[in-house]
Amino acid sequence: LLNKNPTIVFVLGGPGSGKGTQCANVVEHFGYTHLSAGDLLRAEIKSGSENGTMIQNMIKEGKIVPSEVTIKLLQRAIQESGNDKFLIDGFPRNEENRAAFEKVTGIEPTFVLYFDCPEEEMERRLLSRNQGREDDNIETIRKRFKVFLESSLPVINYYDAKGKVRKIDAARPVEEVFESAKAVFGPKTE
Ligand code: UP5
Ligand code: MG
Repeated sequence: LLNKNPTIVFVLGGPGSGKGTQCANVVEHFGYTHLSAGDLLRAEIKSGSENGTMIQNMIKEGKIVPSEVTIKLLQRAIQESGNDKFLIDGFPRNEENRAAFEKVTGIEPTFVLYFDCPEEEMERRLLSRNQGREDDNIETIRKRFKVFLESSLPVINYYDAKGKVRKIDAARPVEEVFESAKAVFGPKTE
């Protein structure tokens, strides 16, 4: 990585827990660059890259794209940003993602923001999002929930054991959730 000692915050939570929504708020108040791994993968599909079809199939099945693909996209975005503070949203999603990121970049997150939300609420949000995402149908949503429980929660537990998880009750209205997030990031910098 070109950026020296960047501040990296992993923003994790189930599908529809509000990661993207809250990252946008944090960017405005605290000057981070928001990197959504899912957005980067969807942009890669649109760009017509050679990996596009593979990525599209994985997302449609709610499966986790091989880490070398995602990490390459994240590294490129980090380098292009010119910033030194990043919210990495929706990554790492499994142990392999986590270990590979640490190995390739040599970076550990400063902390992990975890948006905790019950499945019923996440399902309601995803089914009413209406942004044309190919994975926002009930069949894929159920697969995404299963992958979150089986593969992504263990990553959160790993960081929790290291004292790095800041857990937020994400089932409340957007403004209330952001009040809690603000408290984690500290006083406003601008
Ligand atoms: N909303 C948000 N907050 C609300 C609140 N407090 N109250 C009421 N409504 C709220 O929010 C979802 C919807 O809920 C929106 O309509 C919003 O207005 C509303 P959003 O902020 O978009 O939630 P988010 O957690 O970002 O949901 P998202 O669907 O993006 O989460 P996923 O983790 O499922 O999606 P992601 O894009 O990260 O990944 C998609 C797929 O890409 C994965 O399933 C996987 O196949 C692949 N992927 C990888 O393989 N590797 C990666 O590293 C990343 C992704
Ligand atoms: Mg998102």
